[in-house]
Amino acid sequence: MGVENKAELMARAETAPETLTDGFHLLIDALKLNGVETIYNVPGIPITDLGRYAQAQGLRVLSFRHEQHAGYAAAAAGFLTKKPGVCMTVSAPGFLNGLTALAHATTNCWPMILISGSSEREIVDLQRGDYEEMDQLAIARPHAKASYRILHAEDIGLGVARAVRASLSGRPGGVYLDVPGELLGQVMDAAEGQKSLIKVVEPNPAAFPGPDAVSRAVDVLKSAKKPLIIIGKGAAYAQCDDTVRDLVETLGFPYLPMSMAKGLLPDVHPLCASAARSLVLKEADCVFLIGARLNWLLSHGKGKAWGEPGTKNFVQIDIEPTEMDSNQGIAAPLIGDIESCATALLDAIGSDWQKPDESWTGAVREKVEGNVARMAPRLQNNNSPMDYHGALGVVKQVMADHPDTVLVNEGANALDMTRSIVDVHKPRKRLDVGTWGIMGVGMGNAIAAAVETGNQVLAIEGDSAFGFCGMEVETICRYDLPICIVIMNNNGIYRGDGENWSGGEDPSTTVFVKDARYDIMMTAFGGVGVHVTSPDELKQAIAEAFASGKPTLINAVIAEDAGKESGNIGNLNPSSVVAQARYPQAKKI
Ligand code: ADP
Ligand code: TZD
Ligand code: MG
Repeated sequence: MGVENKAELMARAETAPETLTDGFHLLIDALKLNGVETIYNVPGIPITDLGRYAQAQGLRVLSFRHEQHAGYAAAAAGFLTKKPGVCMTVSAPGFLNGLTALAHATTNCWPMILISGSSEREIVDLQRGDYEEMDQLAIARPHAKASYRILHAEDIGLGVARAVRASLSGRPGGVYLDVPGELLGQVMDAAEGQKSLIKVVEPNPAAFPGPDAVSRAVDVLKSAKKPLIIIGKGAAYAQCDDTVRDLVETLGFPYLPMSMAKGLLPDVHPLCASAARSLVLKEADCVFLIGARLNWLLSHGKGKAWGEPGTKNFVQIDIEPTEMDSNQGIAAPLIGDIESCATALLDAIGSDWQKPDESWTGAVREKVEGNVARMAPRLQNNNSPMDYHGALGVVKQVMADHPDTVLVNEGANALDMTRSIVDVHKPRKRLDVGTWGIMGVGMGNAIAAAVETGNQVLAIEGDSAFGFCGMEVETICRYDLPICIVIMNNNGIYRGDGENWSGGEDPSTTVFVKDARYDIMMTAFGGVGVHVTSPDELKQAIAEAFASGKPTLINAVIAEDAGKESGNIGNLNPSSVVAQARYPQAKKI
């Protein structure tokens, strides 16, 4: 911007300010133009006013107590809405707090934009020591799908368009947008500014698989005797629920939903093989992955759980070409978006499709029914203190009675037991720890779910998991959100009965204050706090929370010894024969 131009603009600011705009308003206008309605934020220099002005301009701006949780909420919003969730933070420490969430969004393939205020380039680049100085763009790059910095007000439209398209196109991910404080105060002609904005057209266009890829996939699927479908959260994200259901039912294959794909088809669907997971993984001769990666969550498609090596053909639908063959050779890759690929398959298989033989589907069904029946009585117990089964039997019934509830879930045992016991009946009604198995996403997930869907939220939290994000109960109370949090309180990480093996006075590394009253935290902010020790009391407390819609925290006392080390993934802990010999106390739990 030339000096003359600047002087002229300053003069106009005196006489006709309405003919001008600034960086603040261009950024807000650009976000609104691209459909952003909500910003998850923590205020401070240099973005305090940006949040205020955004609120004044009709955006919903929710302030959190810590950027990490604002970021997790934005990431979850991206998953739920198929639009980028936006998080806004201050520079350096605020940016770093938000960055974990941006990396989480990228890892989970969800669209998110982290907008962070930053210090001026002249100071940062010469390392002159500014207030909260940091080269944020460089630090964001490895954790984001794309990272951009905007230096001039006239480029704000471009920067936001780049961020929106990058977050949504192809495999979605997190985008970092660096906004130096000085940018926000830059002034330009309002009409020029308006012209500089870009509304992104079709950021995630349909991507069709080629006809050869489709017929190859049909051939592989047709030749299968014991086929299995694995549906991942990419399919839930894709929001083509009817097409996926149509494909599964037309093929007639048993299917396994990954954690956040639960409910895409109801977990009680006759083809759902969750309760026969070991059987189907081991026996299947063809595995058809729909929006699911063969990563650690599926033990990379190999090992004992997967039966004899080399006995399975893989078919995979994914938008990201490089996902193919990342762990196992994919016999029939279908590269494209799930809706287009599933539709192409349905067209190609036609109406004379032969469903798999009853000897396979019947055996799977029998196993499912046997396992469900065996589990049922354990879910009916009314023990006090509770075990996971008794408490989650109640939650299972609540989700059946209120299928629109969004179930948020984190912890170790609290996570694994809920995932396996509690059915989800509708798409995108389960938000959890995602690809990383990250603790602390619970309150961000819960807030995003309440804000983006307007539905009742039920958050089943391990006491440790909750501790990572517990202060956000104030945020929940402040916005009066219909969130019912149940703390599965077993006094610690995995279990509450750990001991200090030195015999010293410090508690074990995995235990917390005994009999902590998390419910009292909630009442401190005007929410409802309830302390329960039996499944009957838990049932009553959840019913009251749902009836009132009030922010509620239920401290559910779980027996200290009810859990297992690391829940279902204890096998991932490193071990050594030396350590086992040195610590005889390390009994297997
Ligand atoms: P899960 O953890 O449930 O197994 P992942 O996160 O590992 O699921 O896998 C999701 C996959 O879905 C990613 O590989 C991603 O590229 C893919 N994906 C996301 N959206 C789409 C879409 N619209 N069409 C096709 N694939 C998609
Ligand atoms: N830090 C982060 C960010 N993510 C993690 N996954 C962990 C630490 C390690 N971790 C787990 O993997 S589960 C867990 C931790 C600390 C807590 C388990 O205890 P809980 O659940 O109280 O939440 P249960 O029901 O007692 O098992
Ligand atoms: Mg615990």
